[in-house]
Amino acid sequence: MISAATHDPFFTTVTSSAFHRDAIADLAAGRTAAIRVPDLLPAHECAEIMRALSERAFDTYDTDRIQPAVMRCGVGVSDHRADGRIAPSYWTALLASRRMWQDLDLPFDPFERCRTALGAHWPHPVLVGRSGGREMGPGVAREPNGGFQIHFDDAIREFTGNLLDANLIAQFAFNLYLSVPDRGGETVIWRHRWHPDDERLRLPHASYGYAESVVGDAEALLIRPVVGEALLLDPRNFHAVRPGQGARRVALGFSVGMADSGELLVWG
Ligand SMILES: O=C(O)CCC(=O)C(=O)O
Ligand SMILES: [Fe+2]
Repeated sequence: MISAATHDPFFTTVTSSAFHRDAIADLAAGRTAAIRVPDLLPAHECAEIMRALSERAFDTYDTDRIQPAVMRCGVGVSDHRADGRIAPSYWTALLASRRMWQDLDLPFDPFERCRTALGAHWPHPVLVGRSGGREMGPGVAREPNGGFQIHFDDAIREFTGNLLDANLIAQFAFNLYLSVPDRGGETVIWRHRWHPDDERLRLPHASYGYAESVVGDAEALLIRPVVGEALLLDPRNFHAVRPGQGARRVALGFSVGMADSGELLVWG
């Protein structure tokens, strides 16, 4: 008998002081669902980034596709996809995005910090991915105060052919929480991966999200974000962000692909 009470010992969260090689390999292999690294960035640096960002107007993601609205600072390729490829508008938006991050005048590059931490114990380089020879964006700051609908992320299904100039054998989603709500705002991950029948439960208007019933009574992990903490998850498992109340919910986020060379290639 399968029921929600049945626990899969491979559906767990590992909390660690760093991104250890074994933990990254386990996540890629499907032996765990997520890695949490508390205090990846000290609280004062998170506050410094938040201060710099607070003077910027966040854009909203394409509101046809993303409801409730999610604010973001920087460019994400999900808003620049046309017929399974990167739309030319991505590259122009990326120029503006790079300029915006530079203009924040931070004494450190937050995305580079995240990549360095990700690669601290990994035996291969962690690099920003390339597509058609061009360097992709390093990530975005996202503000889903109203939450994210249940969805999955998988470049292999979202793009035709290879998104990056590499063969990816695994994909992760990286989040570093800069500000968290007083209540709510949890990340929920379900032990359910996309099945063709799930398309019947896709929300209308080409939304990225699915009805909650898509995950049935699958086992779930509930993760309360903490300022300074990094979360690396397997985004093929359906996941959502619950609406938050009180303070803003802002995270640095990017996708990470593991290439057949062993390199970890990121993109935003
Ligand atoms: O903000 C989060 O905790 C998760 C956001 C998300 O959907 C992702 O990283 O793929
Ligand atoms: Fe996601």
